[in-house]
Amino acid sequence: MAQRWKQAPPGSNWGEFGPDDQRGRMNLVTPEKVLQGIAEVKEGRTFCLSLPLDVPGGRVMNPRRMAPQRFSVVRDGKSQGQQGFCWSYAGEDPELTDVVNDDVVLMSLQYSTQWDSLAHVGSLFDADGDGTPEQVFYNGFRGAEHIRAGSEDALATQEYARFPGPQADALGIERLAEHGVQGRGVLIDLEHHVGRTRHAVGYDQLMRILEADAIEIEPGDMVCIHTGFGDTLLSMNRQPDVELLHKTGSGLDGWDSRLLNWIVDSRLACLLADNPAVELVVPKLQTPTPMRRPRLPLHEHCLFKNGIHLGELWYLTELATWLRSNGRSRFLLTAPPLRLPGAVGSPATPIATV
Ligand code: UVW
Repeated sequence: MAQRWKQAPPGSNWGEFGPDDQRGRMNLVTPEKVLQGIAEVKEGRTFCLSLPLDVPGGRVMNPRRMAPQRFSVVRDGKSQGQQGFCWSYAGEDPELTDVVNDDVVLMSLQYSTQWDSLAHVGSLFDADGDGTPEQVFYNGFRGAEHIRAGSEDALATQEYARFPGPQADALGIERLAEHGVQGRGVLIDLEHHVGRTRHAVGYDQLMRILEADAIEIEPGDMVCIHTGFGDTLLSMNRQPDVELLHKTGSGLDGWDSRLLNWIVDSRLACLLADNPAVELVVPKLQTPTPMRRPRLPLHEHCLFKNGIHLGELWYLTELATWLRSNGRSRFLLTAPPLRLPGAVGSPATPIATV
């Protein structure tokens, strides 16, 4: 198919993997990268890199996002209990002995440990070059045509179950799931170097940390950023202290252009972190004259411009501690999202094997 844009955003890689590509930099996770990941398995020990999916708890950390609620199942027009249901076929056939549980869940797919698909964040951009910006996503896929917005009524009324959500006919999270998502993970332990207080890490500091820990990022590596935020959140036991969380955890400095260039030049495959946004979300910059810009510059750079998937609110502290005490930073990472067609994000239960 012909490319969907007359002009690509500056600093983007649109077209690098073909005009129809929907996987972005995950294309760099090749069979060789899987073998490199497997070569890092020396002990057979595994680490779960997910928070329990009902953490943070409540809606205070992100009012748009709803914790998992499990519902009863209706069968033959009757509710089958409060939390899922348990029934026995014996009611239907006295010769049968099976006792069966099912359940139903309603949750924001990006409530807890999650993947962002390339349909999660786009930009108002004039891809046609006709002077009119429109909603555009990675590789020129259009909001109007390919990634339809969900109903705003759901947000306004907070009755998510009654209204349709967004529908990504392109760039949905299933594209990532279909890739498998297994390869070599590399952990960068920011907390060890800058502590657990809120702090924007830019290019210079990141390079010093990589050098101090003798870490080399190679093309196709899946890079995990440990800040300690996920561990603090977990310790709050579903009662998040938002004031304390606002002072907790470092993040990448999305306004540092050298850092953004490094992300591209390193050819890393994806960026994952135990904080809420990988980048440190800062208040809107004040400029003398009004200027259009993203609120989340690293999201724009990665998801929209360069097809780099992001993972957030992972749980990395136990893995970071073990890797440091064993003088290592690499491991086999297995982290598929749900193969849920059309979704813009997904919960994840990533596993590191060392
Ligand atoms: C937004 O909240 C926009 O995104 P994320 O969860 O990816 O930080």
